[in-house]
Amino acid sequence: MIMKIFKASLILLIFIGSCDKPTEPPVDNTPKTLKLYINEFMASNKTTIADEAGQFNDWVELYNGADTVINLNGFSITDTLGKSGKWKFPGVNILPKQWLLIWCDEDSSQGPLHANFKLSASGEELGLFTPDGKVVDTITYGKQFPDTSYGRFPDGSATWKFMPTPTPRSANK
Ligand SMILES: [Ca+2]
Ligand SMILES: [Ca+2]
Repeated sequence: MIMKIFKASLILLIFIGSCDKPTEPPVDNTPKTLKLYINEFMASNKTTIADEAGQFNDWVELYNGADTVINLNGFSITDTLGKSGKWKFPGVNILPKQWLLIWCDEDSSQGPLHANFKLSASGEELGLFTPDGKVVDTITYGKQFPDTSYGRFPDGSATWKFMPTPTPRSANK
């Protein structure tokens, strides 16, 4: 009897599993086909958006411009281009044409997406790397202004501009 129930649940699990899979977009972490960007950031957040702890900290938005899911496990982001592995991402996914926000507040106790550096409002650099240290995207920026973000427009393009209407986790405008 127990074996029968076990077998039945196993079949059910396999069935559920096989139903789930086709609806998920494929994962593609190949560096040369990655369309993953440092898409927008804010180095002087006074009132724009608060983190889980209610703090208005610096943030960086990533954008996945591909039609495939990117799993960021082992990818890293840094404020010093010479130190590629400075902060490593957990195994979080970015869905196709979606955004992911990282807090730059040196406070990992507040959640999984809190990097171990802050952004300098007087100018700095940002770099995104694959798990084996290949460059995904970099930006070197100048002076930043309160509650104004700096980002690519449109999302993922080569053109950067100041954004008086910041759009954390949504399309740049
Ligand atoms: Ca914080
Ligand atoms: Ca945005």
